[in-house]
Amino acid sequence: MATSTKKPSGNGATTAASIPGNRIVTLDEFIIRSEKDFEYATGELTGLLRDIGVAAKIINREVNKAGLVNILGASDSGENTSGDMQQKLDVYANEKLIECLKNSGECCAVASEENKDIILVPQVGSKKSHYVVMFDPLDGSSNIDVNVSVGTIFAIYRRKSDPNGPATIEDFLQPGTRQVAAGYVLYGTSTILVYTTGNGVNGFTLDPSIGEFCLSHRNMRIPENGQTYSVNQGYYSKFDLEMRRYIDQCSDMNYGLRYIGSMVSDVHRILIQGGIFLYPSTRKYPKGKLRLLYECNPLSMIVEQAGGKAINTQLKRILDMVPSELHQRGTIAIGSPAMVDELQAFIERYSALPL
Ligand code: P6P
Repeated sequence: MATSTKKPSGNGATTAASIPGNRIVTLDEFIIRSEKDFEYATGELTGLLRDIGVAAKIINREVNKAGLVNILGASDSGENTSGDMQQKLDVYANEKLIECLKNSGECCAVASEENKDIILVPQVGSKKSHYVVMFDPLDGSSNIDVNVSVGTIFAIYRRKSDPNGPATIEDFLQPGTRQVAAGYVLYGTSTILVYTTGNGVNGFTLDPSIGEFCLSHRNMRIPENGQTYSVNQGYYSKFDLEMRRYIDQCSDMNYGLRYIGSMVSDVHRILIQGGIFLYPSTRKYPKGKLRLLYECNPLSMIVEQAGGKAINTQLKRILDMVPSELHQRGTIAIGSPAMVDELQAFIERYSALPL
């Protein structure tokens, strides 16, 4: 795992390709094998990825039986930092992620959509940790009560602050290009964990019979083009002209409209089948709705690593954005490179605003 800024000797594809295709490869085995791709690997990042895998299994257990226990519906704590109605499973998922990440002491702080400020992680023993983790514990949670897929999204950075002192907000306000790992867990018809450490993208499907995430999608590559666009068409009349023109073109080309309302689900479909996901500015969210640090950045790293593109509607590469606040929102267009390029051409041609 990338525990140094030194470029890896191999690549994620190398790791995946070097594993025989005729046997079960667990997430743990893959993570440990990949660690050998990097010199000076200390195992910290390996430990973090394994902690997230454990948290995902715990969250999956509750998501899968949410209809059976009193964990549906809005939590008593009301709204979260971003003003979204907090669902009980949001709170549960958030608590489990924080707990798992605290136990191992592999990170010095975490930040979550559900918490206003960063959460310092007490040092475990004499080990000084070099990483911070950001996450959206349960993205799309408004879909929980109607049994629609939801997901966990995470991003891991090396801390910038003095390792002898506490983590600071500057450890989190880094551009997406500084992510050392990013991933998501999709709790859908099956539960899949997809992640990258900057050397290709691999997916692991949870086998409930053995309680392990098993390698199922080796070295994932997004199709160059697609015939599906994913946007909340309900906001069409409120979109800027260039977005409406692009959406009209998608319709004229008979592209399929697929929109689940859960970004992880929509982006995962696009990663597999090709397509483009759009969340432009709307009247309610003039700067865009989705959070840069723990939604757009990690998903953009994954999609870029799989050969795709991710920009905002001012045509800036998402991963180059320098954040100014923890819960900052932004616009996004992410997916097959040919489709993102086509949208870019529309924006350049029709945008009334200086880009
Ligand atoms: P809208 C879920 O609340 C979320 O953050 C993303 O997962 C999803 O893509 C988006 O918001 C849906 O927003 O405005 O279309 O309901």
